[in-house]
Amino acid sequence: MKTVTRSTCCYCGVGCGVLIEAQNGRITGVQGDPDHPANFGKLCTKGLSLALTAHSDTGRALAPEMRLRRDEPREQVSWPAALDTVAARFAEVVEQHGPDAVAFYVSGQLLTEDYYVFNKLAKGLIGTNNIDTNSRLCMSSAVTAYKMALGADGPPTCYEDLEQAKTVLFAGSNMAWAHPVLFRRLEEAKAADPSIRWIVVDPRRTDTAAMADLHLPIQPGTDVALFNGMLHHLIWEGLVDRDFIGRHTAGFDELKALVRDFTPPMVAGLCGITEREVMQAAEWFGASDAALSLYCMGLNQSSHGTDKNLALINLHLATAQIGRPGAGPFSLTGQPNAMGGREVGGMATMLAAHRDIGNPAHREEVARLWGVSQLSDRPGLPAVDMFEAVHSGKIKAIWIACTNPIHSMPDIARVREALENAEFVVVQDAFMQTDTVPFADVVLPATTWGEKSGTVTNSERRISRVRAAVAAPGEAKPDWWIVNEVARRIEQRNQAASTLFAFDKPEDVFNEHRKLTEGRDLDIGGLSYDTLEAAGPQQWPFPAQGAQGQARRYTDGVFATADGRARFHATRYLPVAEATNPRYPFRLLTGRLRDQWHGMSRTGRVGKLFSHAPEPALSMQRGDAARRGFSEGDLVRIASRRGELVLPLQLSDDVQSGTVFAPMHWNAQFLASGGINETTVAAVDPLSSQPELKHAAVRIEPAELPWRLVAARRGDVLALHAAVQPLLRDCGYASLSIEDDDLLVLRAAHTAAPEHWLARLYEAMALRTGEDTLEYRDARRGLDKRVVWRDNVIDGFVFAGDAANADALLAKLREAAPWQGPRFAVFSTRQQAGAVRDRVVCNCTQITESRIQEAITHGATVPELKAQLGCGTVCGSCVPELKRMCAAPALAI
Ligand SMILES: Nc1nc2c(c(=O)[nH]1)N[C@H]1C(S)=C(S)[C@@H](COP(=O)(O)OP(=O)(O)OC[C@H]3O[C@@H](n4cnc5c(=O)[nH]c(N)nc54)[C@H](O)[C@@H]3O)O[C@H]1N2
Ligand SMILES: Nc1nc2c(c(=O)[nH]1)N[C@H]1C(S)=C(S)[C@@H](COP(=O)(O)OP(=O)(O)OC[C@H]3O[C@@H](n4cnc5c(=O)[nH]c(N)nc54)[C@H](O)[C@@H]3O)O[C@H]1N2
Ligand code: SF4
Ligand SMILES: [Mo]
Repeated sequence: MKTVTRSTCCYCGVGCGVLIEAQNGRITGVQGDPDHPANFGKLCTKGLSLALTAHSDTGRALAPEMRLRRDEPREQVSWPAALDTVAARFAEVVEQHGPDAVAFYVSGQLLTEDYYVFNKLAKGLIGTNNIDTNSRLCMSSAVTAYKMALGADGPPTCYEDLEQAKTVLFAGSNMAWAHPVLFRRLEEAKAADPSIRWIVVDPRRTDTAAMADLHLPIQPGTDVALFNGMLHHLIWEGLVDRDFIGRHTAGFDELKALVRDFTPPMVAGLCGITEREVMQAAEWFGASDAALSLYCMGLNQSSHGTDKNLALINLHLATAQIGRPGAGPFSLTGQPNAMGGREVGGMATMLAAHRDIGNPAHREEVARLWGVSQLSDRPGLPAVDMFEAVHSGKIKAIWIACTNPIHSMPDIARVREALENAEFVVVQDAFMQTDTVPFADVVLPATTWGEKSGTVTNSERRISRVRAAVAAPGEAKPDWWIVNEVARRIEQRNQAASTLFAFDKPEDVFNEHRKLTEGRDLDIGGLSYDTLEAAGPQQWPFPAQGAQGQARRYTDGVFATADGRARFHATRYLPVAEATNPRYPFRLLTGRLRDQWHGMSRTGRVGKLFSHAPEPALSMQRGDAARRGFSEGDLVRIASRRGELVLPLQLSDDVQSGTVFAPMHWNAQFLASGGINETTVAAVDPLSSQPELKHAAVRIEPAELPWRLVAARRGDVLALHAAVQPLLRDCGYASLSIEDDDLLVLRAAHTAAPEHWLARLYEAMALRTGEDTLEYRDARRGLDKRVVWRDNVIDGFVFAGDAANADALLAKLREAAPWQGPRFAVFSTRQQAGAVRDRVVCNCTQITESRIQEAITHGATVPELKAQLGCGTVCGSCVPELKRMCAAPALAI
């Protein structure tokens, strides 16, 4: 039977509505929901490929697993055994060492209901505030700044402002890749009204920046200087709104005194741009009928991320660019439910419904609503401090859910040590192939997108339903249920009647959460599952007496502070935490790629999503590379004071001299190392505790790894991946990628052949000697090659020692044509023009870079490319790149 279920995409904070098609218990397709107000039917490459991520249970966490001793492997256990153990171990630690000896590290990808139950378990039952989330790495600077400046968390803006803005300032946001469907809305608005101006502040020329009217490629970390300089110019030019400042704000004079020094020449010098650019940006912003700023990790992930946010909000307040259609500071949420997590107060510094731990009245209110005697007033530990406390032994037991800290935290060597030191580690994940799972004493298998139900809140404060389209695979259970069961067991141990966790379904949790919001700024007293069912997704606030949610906040100029006035903050400019020096001369930027999601536990299952970027790479400016004698594709070692890794080099015109960029996605599941966070720095913002994931100081040197290997195998790629992955770490460099959903490709390099390694690789790749296998060995030259056929078609190979002809053979393998002539000729397959795989630019139509380039040399424009090749006509995620390719000077051929 075929079913269609309305739900929400599980990736970014745009929160697109999806229609999930399922047949016989399997998800078979995903389409954009035409009725959802976030996307009106559109999806990006990631959303469109969601069904492909759900086609197999291989690699899923399907049953609880447990080990009694660290040196033993985990074994499958029953749910009651796993739940009893987790409850008992947590309760024992609390009994022996107090409630702050346990911690919860959860995620902005949990549903609001999941989050709520976790928060209640930690703060309501156990009595610790040690619950923090990956949102600390993501949104905490934005939250802190909103509260300091406007009095409450959450953006004042809504998606319709994207269409109404006349000046759009993108700051530290690569929206073309990270929030693609909203970017489509901006593109359309600009196409309809070319007078709309785009300013992009980003040290790199991203696809977003390439489309800007003004790109300010500032020196990393200098945003505060830029925004202060823009304000200086606005004051000088009389473009500030004195009336608004006088009536609705406080603190302007101190700020004005501070920015007096931030003259355009001074700012231009600090930021590495021209005076004219500073002034132009200020004028476009200040004189605009409606200026909207869209900002993300380039501001937040900084040791002064709160100041970066505040300095930008200062600009909005000074020019009254807030509380009107098309105007306002719009922080783009990263994860699908970072907002929901904030609403339920699921962080170390917050309480439910935007209340504060530090506020005794707030603690008392929540305690009363929950029916507990009191809440802890001891502040909980934010992410970086939490893992430090695990490292030092202060925290003995930690429960990690829906996040992969061994990949995503800064300085991961330290986090690995911390989890090794912990007495008890619980990992609750939907997938087994993550870098954190090996540290688990107990693995709790969770259901995930398509299988679970609840609600999420997107970037514009809009609450959408998430619905299950298929049954849970194996024994996986919904996150809220798992936590609820453990909580009930702890209550029983305490011989309390189970009153706190009487939830039977997600709706029960939602209803309790709603009660806690009543009378607060995010009041959803008027919202229920029934309303969401009948009227679709809704924005908060949505109080009981309101017929609908509120699109824009502060339209009356009354802010959420005690006196109703917004606050200016005198934001001093401070440099990044880790200075470059002759030993570590490069500034390392990190961020996202278009088609991958974080640690790739989901996107890394789909061949199509590797075709835009098959391998990770370090981007370096061409001149910097030439001075060091580096060429495209060279393997380089990136080292910081904390750790190192090897990546192939990519020459680029998009990064500036002295900076390099690496994607955050690859980790030990796909790489010989744990990924770029081997090198990043755990310095945090003093106000938000958000770490500076974007700005480590690094050294780049050649990686001397002469022994090379290329291997490829057709088959069940998820099973092959699981078999080959444990071998990666033995190499200086290794990377795995998937093509066409049935081909696994391994590239590796080392100083010399790792001992006994090839035998293990042959085994893992099922390249055993036999009839249909051909071998070639030359011990003197260190060559070892093996090719396997199926029905006279190459089905896999390993070329070790020198991988010179491997790409040619890989091309043959991709062709999948019957082998002509003598088989031993495979070992000397010649490299032919076009044998190296062409990058796929358009994911939907699989149109490659070379075909697009060829059409462009014949004069094709973007509309002609669309008409002739079809690229860019489905989801549109590649359109920024197509525009850019057309605008680039013709390549000399
Ligand atoms: N494809 C894809 N989309 C995603 C995600 C994903 O994994 N993949 N993740 C989601 C999540 S959780 C998040 S948080 C968002 C992140 O979305 P974004 O923040 O837009 O993405 P990033 O690439 O992390 O960083 C944005 C830009 O910040 C720039 N930057 C670095 N340093 C500075 C600086 O000092 N100042 C300024 N102004 N800019 C700087 C980088 O060059 C980069 O281009 O994306 C969401 N969407
Ligand atoms: N260097 C660098 N590091 C960064 C960043 C950066 O820009 N640069 N960005 C930071 C930011 S903004 C973020 S948000 C973090 C993201 O970092 P993480 O939170 O570590 O990212 P994910 O890989 O999305 O982790 C989600 C985990 O949840 C699992 N999962 C999926 N669905 C479910 C479910 O329904 N239930 C459960 N229990 N598990 C599920 C997935 O398999 C995966 O293991 O990374 C941060 N780290
Ligand atoms: S923009 Fe793409 S990743 Fe983000 S919610 Fe929409 S479909 Fe999902
Ligand atoms: Mo994020």
